[in-house]
Amino acid sequence: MTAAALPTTRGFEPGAAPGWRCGRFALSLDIVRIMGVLNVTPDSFSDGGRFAAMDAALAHARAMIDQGADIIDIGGESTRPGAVPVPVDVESARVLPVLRELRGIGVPVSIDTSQPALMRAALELGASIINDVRSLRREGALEAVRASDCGLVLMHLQGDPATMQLQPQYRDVVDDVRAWLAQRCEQVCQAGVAPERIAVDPGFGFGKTHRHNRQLLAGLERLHALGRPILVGLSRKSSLGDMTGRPVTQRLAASLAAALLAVERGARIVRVHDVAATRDALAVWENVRREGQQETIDEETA
Ligand code: HH2
Repeated sequence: MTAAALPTTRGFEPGAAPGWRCGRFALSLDIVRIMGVLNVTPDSFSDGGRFAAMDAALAHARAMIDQGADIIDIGGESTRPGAVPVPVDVESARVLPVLRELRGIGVPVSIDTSQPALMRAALELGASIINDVRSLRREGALEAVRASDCGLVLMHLQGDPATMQLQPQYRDVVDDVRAWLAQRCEQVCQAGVAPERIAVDPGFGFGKTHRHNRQLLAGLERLHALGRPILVGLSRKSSLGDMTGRPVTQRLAASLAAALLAVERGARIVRVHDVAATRDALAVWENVRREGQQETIDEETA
């Protein structure tokens, strides 16, 4: 499955959106899915420390589900530019107790990690998705997930979180990201992972300048050639601050605009901090889109 050999699609075809196998959940993607972010880290860029205590984390997860989250994504290590890596036992001690409480909550629980040992422990506890910003490239990561049927997020990242913003370079950022993801999907599938378990993510803010992020969002439709659901994480990111002049605490409007731009270009899963507002924005988008489709059907049958 090289980039050149991939089937091409003509724009966004919601009816053709594939589903996403996530362990015991089969997520249909005929509606856009919201992945609510639950950062249990003391140093996350957007909500650092707020949900590190167990009670606060559980309450926030339940609130996000009430507000319409389809997935809860638990992260125990900040991946913001320049973040200091944490040892796996520290990351596990943050994530696993929360997962233990949330595993029966009725929606898939995703674990945002690159650590194979944590992947294994989380899958044993009932996690349904492994969201790895390093695309299972750490030694042992592929083996940790291969035998399960959990969902997988493969994300593009140039470099490593510690250094990724120093000098990101691309020939054409959309083409380069697409080719990289195509190759990674192929490698992961060749290792024995079923394609229907994979969602792809262009990795906004991960080894990209603000301009690269804008170009990537503008050209997101071109990632449809990968043939896998597209997940995006744009919520509160610094490129939105660059465009609006707003600090991280005041990027809700920008995050909603960015989510809709991504969805308009075919993203089917949005990773967000502000679930209720995103659900409302998507409801407007979805209702208007359906009305547009109905008009086309009415015209064709008239
Ligand atoms: N972004 C962040 C973390 N995990 N996973 C995916 N698949 N896509 C993303 O864009 C993505 C991600 C960074 O955002 P956040 O979790 O809010 O911050 P931090 O890493 O500082 O906790």
